[in-house]
Amino acid sequence: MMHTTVGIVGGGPAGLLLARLLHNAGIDSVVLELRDRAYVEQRQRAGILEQATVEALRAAGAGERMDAEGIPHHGIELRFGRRSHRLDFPSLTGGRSVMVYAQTEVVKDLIALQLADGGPLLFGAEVTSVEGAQSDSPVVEFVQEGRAQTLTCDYVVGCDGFHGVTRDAVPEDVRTTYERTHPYSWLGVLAEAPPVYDELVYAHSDRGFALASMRSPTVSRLYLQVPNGTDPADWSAERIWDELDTRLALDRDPGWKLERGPVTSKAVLPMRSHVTEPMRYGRVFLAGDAAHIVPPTGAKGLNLAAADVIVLARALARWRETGSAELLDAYSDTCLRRVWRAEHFSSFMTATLHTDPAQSPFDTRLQLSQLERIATSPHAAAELAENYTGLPLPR
Ligand code: RFL
Ligand code: PHB
Repeated sequence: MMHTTVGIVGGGPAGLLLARLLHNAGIDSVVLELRDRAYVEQRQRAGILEQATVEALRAAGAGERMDAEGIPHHGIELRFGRRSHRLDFPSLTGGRSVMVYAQTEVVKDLIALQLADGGPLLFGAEVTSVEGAQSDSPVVEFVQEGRAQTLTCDYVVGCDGFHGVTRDAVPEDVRTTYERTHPYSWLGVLAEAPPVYDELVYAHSDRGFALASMRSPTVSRLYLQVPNGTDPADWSAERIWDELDTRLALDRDPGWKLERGPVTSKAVLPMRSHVTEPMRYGRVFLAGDAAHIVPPTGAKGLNLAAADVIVLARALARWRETGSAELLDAYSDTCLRRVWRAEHFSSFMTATLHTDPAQSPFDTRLQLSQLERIATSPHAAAELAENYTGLPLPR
């Protein structure tokens, strides 16, 4: 039987960042992670960090490599109707930008920090239940190397993602789930090829959505809208490159083709919108994907996870310093305001840029009119840019 102040279920970006922010506030925690270190460090996911996420990583002591190797991006390109339009973030938002630095690298940096000062981080530790949310000392049961163990805590935070178990600590009659599935998926591709362009390209085309992102000056991260249930084996490298050439084509440069290179990984990613309310029940809190999922078109998932744990770390620090639970009591409402804004923005980006299989030519005209509006109105462009670069965190 072990005891800690804050038991953290899940060592993804939310759990790891929370552990570091608590460490800095002098609050001890234990992180329990189901998978092994190599798996967690290699899981391909997000690529875009908002300024608040960047600042939190610096505050957590995980800024050094990010500042050296991350690439600040001051805009994105929208392509539709075979034309391109750049959105300049600083001029539209009063100076804000984003940072391209892969989630894999964020996770590596946070794990290295956590292990360097002996912060408890257990890999291969499968949490099987969280009990006693309404008691003074909730209990986390987990199994590591076949051995059942118990961790008692002052507080438990479920950072165990969409498929985690902590959400079940909130009784069904207390929680409300809001959900939407989307009628398409993404084929996510990693390729040894230089980025298509020096900023991200979000493309609407009559064959569906495409996104050209990057991981480094020599590695591209590319996404294609595909039907739900697609088998990645049906997408040869040649088919992927041909389809990207078609969806990213521009009238002003008819001979343009992407520079091709070996495809090193490909996977089909379903899209989901999901919110669980409330994000707190007694002494159990939910953070990140454990409480909410957004479709990746707005690049919000990792940033929302970071925002939750920033708010929670402040609230726990206040409780530790003053004994006041006021900020802890406000946690769920504070986070959900940002969560719903991000749900709206992510749904908007998704619906505007993708082709729904059931979509009529009328719907397509509406999408193109909306995109035209963003390309020609600074007000419409600013609305997108403010959401994309991230709204300020609550004080
Ligand atoms: P994670 O990353 O899912 O981590 C949860 C961790 O909990 C562990 N776990 C358990 N541990 C112990 N016991 C159990 N019973 C457990 N069950 C689960 C898991 O092994 C895992 O390590 O959740 P977290 O920390 O909340 O972080 C959320 C982000 O990972 C996620 O929102 C983003 O990746 C979403 N996302 C993006 N977000 C952005 O901000 N910008 C982007 O550009 C972006 N692109 C993306 C994305 C997600 C994608 N996919 C794969 C859905 C692109 C893609 C393709
Ligand atoms: C990524 O680089 O993986 C990425 C970038 C932007 C998105 C989604 C994913 O909207």
